Amino acid sequence: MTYRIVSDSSSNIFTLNSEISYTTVPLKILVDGVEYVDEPGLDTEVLVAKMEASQWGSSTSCPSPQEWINAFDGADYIFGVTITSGLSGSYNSALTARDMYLEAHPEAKVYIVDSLSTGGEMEMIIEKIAECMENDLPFEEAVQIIQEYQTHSHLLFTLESLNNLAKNGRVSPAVAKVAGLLGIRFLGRASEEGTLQQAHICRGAKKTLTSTYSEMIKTGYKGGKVRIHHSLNPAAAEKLKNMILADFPGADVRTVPCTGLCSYYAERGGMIIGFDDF
Ligand code: X90
Repeated sequence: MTYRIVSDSSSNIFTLNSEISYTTVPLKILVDGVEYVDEPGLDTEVLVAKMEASQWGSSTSCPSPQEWINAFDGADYIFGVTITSGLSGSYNSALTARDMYLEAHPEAKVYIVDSLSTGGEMEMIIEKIAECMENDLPFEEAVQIIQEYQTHSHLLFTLESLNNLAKNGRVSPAVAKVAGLLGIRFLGRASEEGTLQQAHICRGAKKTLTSTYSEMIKTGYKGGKVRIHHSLNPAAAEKLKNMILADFPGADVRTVPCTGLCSYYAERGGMIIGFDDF
């Protein structure tokens, strides 16, 4: 069996700390007619600055089925992981790719995970898949473990602006407007359907961090794994990490910079936090 994990680039993870073969397929960001491909080497500071100064508008697009197929090539025990199907076509694209790949390689096994999420929670799902593969688990057992794991993984996010989400029709303009007021931050969660759900409106950076942490606890966090993905905001990510470690010194907490797609939508300062409830 040749194992492979393929994720779309909204996981913000280009390399995996594992022997398992891992690759990403890029989402793309179009700003003022220039395409930015979300792959290693993309400078997110430049991307975010271009987007903030944009005059003619911007948009994003998901990977094509062919890009997924190219990433599957050569493997026969494959897990694909996508950003939530509630906000992107990436999942459907990956399903089409799976069907085409299985037609050409009937002996292969391919499972596409709709993360119903993105960023930090996707990283956790990928890590769990790698664990299953490292332990040589039978394909069907691994599928079950991942489905079960998804009931214990969660996503919270804090945003200073929802402009790009609103402009691209991923959140209602009314919600974006409230969150856009000066000094107001939006604390949300991934809903069961994989869409944006408002948890709180917070005033100021400090309040946002304490509300995020108490929302994590309310959701069931007990000192397990946390993956804090941030958009050009290492300071806030580090503060949240230290708040968690103060209460749970043994917790597995890591901060990770967003790559292109998540930087574009989370905008400057945003955080996309995955955590479990074990
Ligand atoms: O297909 C495409 O063009 C990509 C569209 C992606 C749209 C939303 C990305 C959101 C990224 C913002 C906060 C996290 C929300 C997660 C809710 C499930 C980051």
